[in-house]
Amino acid sequence: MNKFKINIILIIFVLIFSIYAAEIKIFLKSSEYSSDSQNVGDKDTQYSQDETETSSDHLNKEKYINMKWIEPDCFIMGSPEGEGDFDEHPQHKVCLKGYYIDRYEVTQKEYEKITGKNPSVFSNCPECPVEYVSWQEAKEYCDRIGKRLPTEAEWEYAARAKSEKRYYWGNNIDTSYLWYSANSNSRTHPVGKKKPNAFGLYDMLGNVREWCLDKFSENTYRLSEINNPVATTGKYPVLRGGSWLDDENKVRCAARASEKSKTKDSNIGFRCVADK
Ligand SMILES: [Ca+2]
Repeated sequence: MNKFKINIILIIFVLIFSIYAAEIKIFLKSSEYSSDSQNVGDKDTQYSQDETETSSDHLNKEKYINMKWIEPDCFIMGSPEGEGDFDEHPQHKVCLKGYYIDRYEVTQKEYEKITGKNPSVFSNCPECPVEYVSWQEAKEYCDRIGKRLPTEAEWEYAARAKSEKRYYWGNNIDTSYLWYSANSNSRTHPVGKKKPNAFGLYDMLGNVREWCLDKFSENTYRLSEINNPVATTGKYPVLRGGSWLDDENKVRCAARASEKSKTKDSNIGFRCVADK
């Protein structure tokens, strides 16, 4: 074979190889494109699914922001013999259906958004708990956003977060968990700055006392139902958790208090619960 023939064969071989390589490149590009198209399609699907979400679904999602779902359970409510005040006895079994509860006390910002008012004494602190609200006003706020005040049993179960100790962290005061008389500098503080309990709830003890749905009686626990109790026969509504103003005895999980339903004070606020 002469040199000329060899060159012709080489050129033909290179040409065939080039055409083949170009075809592979086109094929790979088109695969890439179709895979991109698939991604776009997925996004579109996701978007159209979002589009089908109704406005009430959206409102429901917003409703449960910053709320914690509490599973149905039973617990021992009140204080053991030899501990706490008369009204915390007898210790008794209570069983609760599940409910959502606010992780934080209702803030001034949240209250003002719904009611257009900020009645707080320690105002100009949007993230501080709203205070100086009567029981009726607290109840109305929760009602307006499709929620309600917690029953006293729901409040204590949520505060304890399965602890049977005086406080949800143990039997001795620990200032990393709460604002009370010894560390509050005589005022409220922005919610959620201290450690939460085991359910992820903040300021259940201290900062502001929290209105509950029940009416207070010293004998409530002697007459209590086991399932989802709510006392309606007492005179004044219950307050729980103690506040920036209270000493270590009043910020215990089992400590109970009450005020006239019209009472407003700079250490009284609330949080809401919601049913599923
Ligand atoms: Ca509190």
